[in-house]
Amino acid sequence: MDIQKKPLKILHTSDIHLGAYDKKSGRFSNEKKMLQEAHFIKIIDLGIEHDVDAFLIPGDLFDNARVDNETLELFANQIKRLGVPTIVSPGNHDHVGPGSVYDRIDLFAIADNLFVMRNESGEPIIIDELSLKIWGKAHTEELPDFRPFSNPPERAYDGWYICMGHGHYIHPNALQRHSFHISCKEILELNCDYVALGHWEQFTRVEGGDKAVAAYSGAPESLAYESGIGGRVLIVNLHPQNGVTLSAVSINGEPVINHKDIPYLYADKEYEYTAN
Ligand SMILES: [Mn+2]
Repeated sequence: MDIQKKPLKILHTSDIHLGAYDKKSGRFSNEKKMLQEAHFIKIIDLGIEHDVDAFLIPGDLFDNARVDNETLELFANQIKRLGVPTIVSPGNHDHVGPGSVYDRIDLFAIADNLFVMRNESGEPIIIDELSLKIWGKAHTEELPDFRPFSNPPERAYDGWYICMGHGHYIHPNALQRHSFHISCKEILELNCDYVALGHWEQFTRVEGGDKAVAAYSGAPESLAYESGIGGRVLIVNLHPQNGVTLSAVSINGEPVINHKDIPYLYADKEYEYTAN
């Protein structure tokens, strides 16, 4: 089948930690809760304003499995309002194991454009009308050895191919005791066009070989927002001729940071040969 790539715009954010200040969190703060929800609504506003074709959330969308039902409903209603395919690859805070936050209420009855990955070995999603295939794994519990991009499938798709993962990219100064390792070699082996990363609060591009652009969106909010290293989402532009370019868009009206000005991390080359 002949699949034509067309220009797409994708909204990428992660580590939102919705519900972090809900009643059962132990950090209850009505003021912070209201601010966090306002920021999430702002993200959806940005998605609508930029007329995005899809929304990707690679993990830690929710802070924990005890968030208020109202928080879950707010999320689903905002996804419905955005109205484009929205894909979540759950992280360590919002994994899909027993008692998962995603099983609390029927989010999908509210937002039928929402898809949550469930498979720890990975699963593909194909959105025919966008000529877009997305692949990623779900965290199913807090397993330090979990590797978001180990044993990837063949690309086997002529349209756009995006991979999603929630983990820790290994750069020269990385602490390797951290969990959920992601290496440059693994990104290269995905053979995809864009790698949407989550787990870090700092937005940054990372080295992934010459095939793919790979980036953490950083956290749009919360502690990252307060410390000044977050507060942005990524708009990913996929263009058949021009390739993949990013814009880091502020949720607070600060100037857009263009692709070349987004921080870039090189890989730890040694790691490729010493770790399994
Ligand atoms: Mn995380």
